[in-house]
Amino acid sequence: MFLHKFYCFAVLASMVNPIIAADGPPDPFANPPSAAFAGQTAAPQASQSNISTDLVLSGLQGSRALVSLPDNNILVAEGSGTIQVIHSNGAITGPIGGMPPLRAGEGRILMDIAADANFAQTRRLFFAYEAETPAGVEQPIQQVASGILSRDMTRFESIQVLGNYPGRRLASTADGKLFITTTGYLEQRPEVMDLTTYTGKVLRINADGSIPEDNPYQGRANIKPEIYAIGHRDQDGIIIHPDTSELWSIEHGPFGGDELNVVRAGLDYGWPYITYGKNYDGTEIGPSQWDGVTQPLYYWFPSLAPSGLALIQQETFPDWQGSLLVGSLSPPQGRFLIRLVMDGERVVAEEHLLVELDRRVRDIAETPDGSIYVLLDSENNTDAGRVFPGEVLKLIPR
Ligand SMILES: [Ca+2]
Repeated sequence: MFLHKFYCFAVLASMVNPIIAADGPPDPFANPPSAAFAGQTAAPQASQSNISTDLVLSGLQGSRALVSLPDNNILVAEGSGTIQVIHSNGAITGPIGGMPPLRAGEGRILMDIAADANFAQTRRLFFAYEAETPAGVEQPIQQVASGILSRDMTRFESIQVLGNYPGRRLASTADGKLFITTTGYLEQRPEVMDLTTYTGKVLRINADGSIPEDNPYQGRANIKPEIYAIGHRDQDGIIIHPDTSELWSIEHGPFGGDELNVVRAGLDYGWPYITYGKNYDGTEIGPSQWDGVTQPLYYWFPSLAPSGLALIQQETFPDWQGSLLVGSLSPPQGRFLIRLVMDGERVVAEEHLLVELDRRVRDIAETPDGSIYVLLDSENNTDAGRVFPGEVLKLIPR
């Protein structure tokens, strides 16, 4: 019944869609959406922080993820599948051997890595990646696996494939669950609300690959039992909030409509019917609010392509404790580091940092002793004069 409402709406929307000016393409910045509540977008500017940076590691290609470990070491993952270690004393080692069965070749093969929330006891890491395929199979096989990092940090051991999941980002919880986000772009529209697909969802499994009995759709017919929440486009940064143990995420909108969400069991987050985003030509996709659809805590319009998410817990930088740090990848609206000043679930101020670097910020991590590392993406666009290696910077208070 509920889903029917959306399909009906989609048909309606496609009939009344969109008003295109006769004298040219529509202005994509015209008619920005109206927020559902005060403070849901365009928060006031925070007072400017004084920071500088140290270059810690360079020469990366296809930067993907930074992972903070309990001993203050940092893992750095590239899309090719290489994982290096930045030790707390500044030494760099790697790449770590014994990776899961990644496919050979070019492009983004390793999507994400995440440390077990109980890493100090388990030394377990989780991987989302494209696997090598049997001869004759052309479609990539996307998998999530776990492995145990050797004490000397040179090898992963006891690799266990947990399932064929199209994982984008991973997050582990102290009670032994693993969250997996998946993507669901506009051309996959019918699949995103379809509970028989993994498209555009948050999935939740146990660390051993079994399925939690308390997942919200368990027991219903014709569903994927791993599904935890629906209606997502592309959540490219997720964390477990240390105060609430809930899943927080940032999500790429299309043209506008990037979101910050708390993802709760069994809720619908709206995409691709309810969104603050528009099509890339500025035409409407759908309304931004609808009964029964969860509103984002915060959204950006136009898009700045948020990637990576970290909650700052230490006090290395004045007033940063409790802030969220988010990367941004998208010219012209953003190639910088975003700090969101939080009051509970409300964004009360926003600060843009490292703007002068003009680099794509892919991920962020804070160590338990309060060092903050930022992962910059590589770029290979010679036409635009933008050729950079991926790099890791350490933020320094100034
Ligand atoms: Ca949404």
